[in-house]
Amino acid sequence: MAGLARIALASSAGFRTLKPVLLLCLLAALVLAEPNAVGQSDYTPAPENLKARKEFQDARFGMFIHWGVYSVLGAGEWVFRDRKLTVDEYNHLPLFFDPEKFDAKVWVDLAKASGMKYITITSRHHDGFAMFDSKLSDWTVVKRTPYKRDPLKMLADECHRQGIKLFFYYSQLDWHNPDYYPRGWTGWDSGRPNAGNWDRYLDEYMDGQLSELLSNYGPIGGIWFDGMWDKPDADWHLSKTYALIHQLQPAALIISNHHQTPKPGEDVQTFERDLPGHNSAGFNTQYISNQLPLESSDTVNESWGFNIGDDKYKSPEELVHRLVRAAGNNSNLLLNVGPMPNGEIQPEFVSRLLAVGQWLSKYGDSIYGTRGGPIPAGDWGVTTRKENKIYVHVLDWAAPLLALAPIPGTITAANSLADGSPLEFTQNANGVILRLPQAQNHEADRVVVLTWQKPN
Ligand code: H79
Repeated sequence: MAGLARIALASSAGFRTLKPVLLLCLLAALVLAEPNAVGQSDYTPAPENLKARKEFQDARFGMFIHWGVYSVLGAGEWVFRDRKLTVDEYNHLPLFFDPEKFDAKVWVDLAKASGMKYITITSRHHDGFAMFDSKLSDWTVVKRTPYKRDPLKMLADECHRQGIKLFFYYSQLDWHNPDYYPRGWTGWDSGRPNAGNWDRYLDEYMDGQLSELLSNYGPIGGIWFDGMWDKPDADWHLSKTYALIHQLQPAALIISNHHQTPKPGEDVQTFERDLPGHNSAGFNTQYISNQLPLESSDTVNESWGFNIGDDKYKSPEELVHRLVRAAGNNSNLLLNVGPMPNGEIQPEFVSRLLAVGQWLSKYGDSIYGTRGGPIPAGDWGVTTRKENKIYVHVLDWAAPLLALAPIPGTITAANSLADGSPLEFTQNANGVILRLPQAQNHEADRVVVLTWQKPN
């Protein structure tokens, strides 16, 4: 199976373009689906964890950061595998990582100005390289780079100063450590020995690094796991790892991008490049938890790690739409930037994020602290709700009247969020008809606030 995947995946074009692979994955997902894995039955979240979940949902918008020694090559975070580099070859990369322009304050300021309420950064990606001061190996930013410092410590300190939550992305998949053995779908070209100690990898190395992340950086938002999909049928000792995390920091949320139904101990369900349940990416699950907070991750261009040739930037309007559609689907949006090797975030990202922040400074009431609204989403747009308000987000509708599905209870007023002006509406058993305000030039979203008297 792994050999087959190796052939199927041996393109440097990246996964997006590999339709047969996605088909394979879909089949694999069907075979591996665990119908009983939806429950949280073995796990009772601590009260502080439940509080953190609610705060997470209220935040609605976070900044994803992919940054590592791969950034040096400007070819994305999969360059190790895409170029079929060996461990010996890849070992040269840290020698060029010296981000003289890195300033944690600039990043946190940008997140804040963009309306983002939390940050999730790669503490290590699939190359296994620790971007923090780990004592578990010498494959770390402190020991192998001329920079010699711990950027995650600086970022954590700055996040604490500015009161923004920091989450650590952690790849369970490792293309560098020989103990990641037996291998899974990926990591076959790195020239490692065909032997390794899987239990040692999990129990000593991975859990050891996670203990460091949960002990040395103050209170953190949580751990965002990725890469379990590489060996979906392996024993990952999850209950041990999850118990360790919850014991060290009960409020820390465990989020896993394994593309499966949530497992006991997980606190958030995340969807990569997708709205919950949509599975347009081809490898996500269609199951949507009705208990856990939801999150959708996405990119500003089409890459996670810095990719110098990727100019497929989404427009600010498109980014606002993704945020709004996520919120309408009761989900957060975790929007990615891949900083350059010098530590700067490229201006194409900065300008677009600031534009989203501008939009949020005006329309944020319809996003922050909301949950998915009572009216089914459609091509026209979505709804969100908060207390006695329903926010109707009109994203794509040219006609002056918009007919919405029936809403239980009574709508007592309709106002434009932009200027508060009252709007005409009628409500009957067939639904609600709204007379929309005229669309302004380049207006990403016309937001109508319905005042809602719910039925008792
Ligand atoms: O960190 C970013 C990416 O590097 C990482 N996740 C985001 C957040 C990522 N790695 N791979 N992918 C995303 C695409 C996943 C492809 C897969 Fe498959 C298709 C995984 C599961 C289905 C290959 C085939 C691996 C398993 C089956």
